Amino acid sequence: MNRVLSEVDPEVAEILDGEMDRQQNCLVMIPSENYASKAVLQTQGCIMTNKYAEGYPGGRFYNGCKYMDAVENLAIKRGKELFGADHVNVQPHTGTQANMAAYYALLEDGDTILAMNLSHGGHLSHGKQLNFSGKYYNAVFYSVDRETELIDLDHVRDMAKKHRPKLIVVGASAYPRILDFKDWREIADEVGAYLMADIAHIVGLVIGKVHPDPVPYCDIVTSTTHKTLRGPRGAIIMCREEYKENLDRAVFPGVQAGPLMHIIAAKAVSFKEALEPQFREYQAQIVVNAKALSKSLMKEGFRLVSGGTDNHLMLIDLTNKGLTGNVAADILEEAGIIVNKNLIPFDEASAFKCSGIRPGTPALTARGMKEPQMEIIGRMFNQVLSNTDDTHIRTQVREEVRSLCREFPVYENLDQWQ
Ligand code: DSN
Repeated sequence: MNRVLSEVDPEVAEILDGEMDRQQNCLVMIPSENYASKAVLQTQGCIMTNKYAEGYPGGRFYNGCKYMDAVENLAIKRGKELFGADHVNVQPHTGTQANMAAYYALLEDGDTILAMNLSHGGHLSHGKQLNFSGKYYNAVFYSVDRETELIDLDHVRDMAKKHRPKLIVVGASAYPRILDFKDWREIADEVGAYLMADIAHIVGLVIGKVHPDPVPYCDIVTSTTHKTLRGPRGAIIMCREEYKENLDRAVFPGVQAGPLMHIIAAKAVSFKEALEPQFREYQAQIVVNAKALSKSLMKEGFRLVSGGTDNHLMLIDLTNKGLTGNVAADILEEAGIIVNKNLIPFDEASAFKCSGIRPGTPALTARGMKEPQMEIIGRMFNQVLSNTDDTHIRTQVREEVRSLCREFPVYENLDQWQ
């Protein structure tokens, strides 16, 4: 019964060892990825996975929920403190399910939503045709400006006046600049729309006060918990008191049944960690590192969309290097640098062979890297991507990456932020 994984299932144990080696010995630069703390990992693997607890604390559809109520109430209490929100629902399994519940709480089928174009940095669940959000709602999209590559609020306002959406969604998965939610509230008020922020990417920056806070201005705020927040894989929703009941009903029984109680327990742990002063320092360093990396990349001749970054990520336009995003990401992976391909605004290529890559600094920062390492990493990008025919250079950079990673061991260095 109590045999360890390597005895019960050596095949899976071996795969996990391989993945640990990859996470330790590669530069993890996908901006939506991070390293959860040991305490979060421990809680994610805990006995609360054994329990059904449909419903909410004090109103469950199963008996034996005393400790489920205790942990969910704690997560809610800490979440409210962390975000200064009237209400927090900690049950959504994923960011897309959180968004689904938010729409379900505020909208009827066929209502119009105004959100950011996916190819300009938005998200599938913000109305993309292939996603539920594009099937059940009439989604219209704002774009970034072709010259500045920034969101132009006059354009958003014009779109809002033209389409009279019931909901405006602000939030992105590939936008390197600040979103000032106060301005968005004004636009929403001008057309009588609800305002929802999806802060999945920037949630940690918001908590760390290095990005404007959406909570005072939005009716509903959704987020994942595993990106800059460094919690377990999952999501949360914050809302004003007046939407609390609708929202809770939208999550359960609206779009989910049994909550993942072990994940909710791990969310509680991550909220406690995020309430510590070190978490603010960590978030500030993510932004400092992103700016340092941008500077280094631009010095090496890379063109960054919008000319840089204000947050945790940047979009590199590879057109001047004669490369597509998929090829560049694969070649970087051979050198131990993990990024994802990404569309850039007004991309003429497809999502699979797009023109950009989207590096970010949350995971590098979590393992303790700072500006000098960002400078080195910018140079590595250039060595690899300016010499794509030279496999010898990739092998050489792979060795340099390994030695840099040895200097910053993941699960030793995470302790500094707790
Ligand atoms: N997976 C998220 C990201 O990488 O931005 C989007 O769903």
